[in-house]
Amino acid sequence: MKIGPVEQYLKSRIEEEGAIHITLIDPEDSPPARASELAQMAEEAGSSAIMVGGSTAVETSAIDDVVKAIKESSKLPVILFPGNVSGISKYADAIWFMSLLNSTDPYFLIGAQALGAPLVKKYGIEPIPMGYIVVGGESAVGFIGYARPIPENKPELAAIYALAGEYLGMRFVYLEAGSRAPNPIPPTMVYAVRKLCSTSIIVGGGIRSPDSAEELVRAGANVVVTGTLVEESEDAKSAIEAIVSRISRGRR
Ligand code: 1GP
Repeated sequence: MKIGPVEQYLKSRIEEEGAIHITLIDPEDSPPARASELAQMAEEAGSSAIMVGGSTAVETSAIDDVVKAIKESSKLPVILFPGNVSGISKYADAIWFMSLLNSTDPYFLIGAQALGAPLVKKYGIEPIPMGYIVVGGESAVGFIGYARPIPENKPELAAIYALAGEYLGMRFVYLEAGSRAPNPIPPTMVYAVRKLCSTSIIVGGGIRSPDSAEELVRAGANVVVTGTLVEESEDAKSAIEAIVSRISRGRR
């Protein structure tokens, strides 16, 4: 499958900067006006893109409104991060076309994707193939997605799932600790994936401190995603700025 403009943009920013930051906005937590504010702040603070989605259901019209509001306040590409088929908005630029690689339910491996694919085509949204791997036992996404989560102390298991994703043609792998996870993905796990695979590595879930962002980038992460951090910070702009500047330190 051909690489589209949003993926090309992500790849070149990763190439130039070593690692980038993406802000995740969950329409369940942020109504359109707030989402628009957050996206503007994220852009000013140095985020490279905005992801929109979450693992619990929100009707598509609510996602449409959030995406439209973001597009009005920011020039950053909007990439959907769907928890289900209802997460597809025609107003977005791209979609993580993702499979939950360690799900035990074929629906989350290929069923939802088959239902969503014709809509992605009809709306002309750019699909970016991504393997999604849930780590650690207690996340909402792991529960909803019938995952058999990778134990945090088994980095080699994350690495072989990621390698399988790469061989299936996925150009990104996302190591997910779960939104509001008490601890981010262990850097040793990122390192194990980095050693075995050449895909771009996305990490997310529970990243609150600039220290953890830097550590994850040093271990080999190319994209650091934060959601809760901006939703809960009083000064979201400074919070992102701090993370972005430490990501650039980590890549040196
Ligand atoms: C969740 O990885 C994302 O899918 C972001 O998690 O909300 O903990 O930043 P946080």
